[in-house]
Amino acid sequence: MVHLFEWKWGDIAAECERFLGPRGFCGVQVSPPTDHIMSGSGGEPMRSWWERYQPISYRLESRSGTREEFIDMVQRCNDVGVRIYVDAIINHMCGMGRAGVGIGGGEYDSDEGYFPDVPYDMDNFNGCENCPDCCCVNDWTSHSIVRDCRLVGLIDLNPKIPDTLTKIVDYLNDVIDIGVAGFRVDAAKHMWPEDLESIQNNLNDLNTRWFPAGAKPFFGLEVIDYNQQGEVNVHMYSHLGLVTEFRFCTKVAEAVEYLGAIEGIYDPGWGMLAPEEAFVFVDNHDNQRGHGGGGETITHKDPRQYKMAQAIALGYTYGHPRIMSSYYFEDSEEGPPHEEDYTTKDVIINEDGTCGNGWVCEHRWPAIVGMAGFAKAAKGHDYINKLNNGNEMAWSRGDRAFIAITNNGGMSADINTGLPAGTYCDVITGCGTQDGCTGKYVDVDGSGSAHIVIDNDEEPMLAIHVESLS
Ligand code: ARE
Ligand code: CA
Repeated sequence: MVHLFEWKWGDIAAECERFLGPRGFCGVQVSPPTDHIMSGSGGEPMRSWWERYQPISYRLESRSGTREEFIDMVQRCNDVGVRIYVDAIINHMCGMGRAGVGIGGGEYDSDEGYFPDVPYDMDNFNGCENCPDCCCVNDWTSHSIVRDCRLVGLIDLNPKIPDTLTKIVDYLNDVIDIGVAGFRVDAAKHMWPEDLESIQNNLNDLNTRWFPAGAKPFFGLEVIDYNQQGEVNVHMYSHLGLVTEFRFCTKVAEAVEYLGAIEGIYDPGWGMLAPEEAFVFVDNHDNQRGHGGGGETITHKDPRQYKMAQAIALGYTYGHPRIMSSYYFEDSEEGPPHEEDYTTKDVIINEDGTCGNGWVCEHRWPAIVGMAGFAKAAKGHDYINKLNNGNEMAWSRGDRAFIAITNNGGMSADINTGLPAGTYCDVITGCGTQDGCTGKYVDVDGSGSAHIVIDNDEEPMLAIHVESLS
């Protein structure tokens, strides 16, 4: 899936039809769709991206568009086989000390617990009795403080209150009925696993217009875990869905520097999730801008490293990958590209397929789209090492796909690809266009061998798979 961070619903619908569906993308994670605060008071940044992580009701009116536009997007994307995943903010509402009217017109006053559009009142939230003086999360080894107090001052919902549970479930069922396929649960670490389970137990099946009868929503739970002794960890959530594995961001960054480390990406000794439990990404909307803690993260700002990292994320066998799609920013707080009145700018598609108006569109970078196709063709097929010289690696995925990658400035070698004989198109240089193979051809002989040449150090990979037979 691709995270179209801060995109408007109309742009996402168009992208599903003109690009994501035809190129075999399975899904889109969209920004939080509910009514939210507008940041900019008391010297804080004007209209930051993070305002959408402060919902004030479950009305589907947001910076990305209206309820009608949301419904239209879900329908159009589903119709071309691209599923929509909602970023669900159900741990909290907005920050304390905030009052006014949200972008969608809902009134709110957090100090009074006043959210009349839901409606919620103070009784729907956790109090401060069992919290530190700040009522905030300041002790990460206390699991009850982490779950029941206010993450960065955000008023904390208590789903153990039946009415709160009902309101959360009603919101999620509303978007399920519209046709979404599932959720990225924000701040899942700050919710008790049993509360998430109660929520899940009350959810509707997916809409049978697009999904088989009895299909259940997908869950990707956001839990940041760097194996700190005594803290909440990812394994506490793995029975509820996929769980984010932030250590993958570090591991993939290490592997870009020293390719031999690819085989050590899954590091159970570091407490990492088993491959099939992990929701992985090279970077996300937080760590690409220094939010959310953690170490070195590779982003679009380093294109060579980023393309290598995505090739590893999509080519290796650890976890279910999500691709980040960003907008350019200087300041880590700044919101999406906008007009003078702060409405979000349209995504423009240039002649050459790149994006304009301030959108990066990593998911359209030819090497990355090519690797998305690779991931799809290779899914479920085993990793088989074909070459490991530390700074040169090659592997196949069963007899479906083959990739070589080098940090030596280039490569020219005969390698057994493990693929059936044929002429393939290298998806790094070539298959990113609708005109077929515009890049390198690779001839695989009857024994599976091919002469592999990598001659562009900015994209030091070559990848072929059974669906890239030319
Ligand atoms: C904003 C302001 C704050 C203000 C607050 C309330 O920045 O100064 O107090 O509003 O008025 C995002 C931004 C926040 C923003 C918030 C609400 O990042 O800056 O606050 O939106 O607008 C922890 C959580 C993890 C969380 C990260 C950011 O465990 O769940 O912090 N990630 C998600 C989203 C964020 C979002 C939120 C949650 C809130 O992805 O985009 O915040 O909805 C260690 C720990 C981690 C911890 C990390 C950082 O690594 O192990 O658990 O992550 O440190 O503290
Ligand atoms: Ca909580």
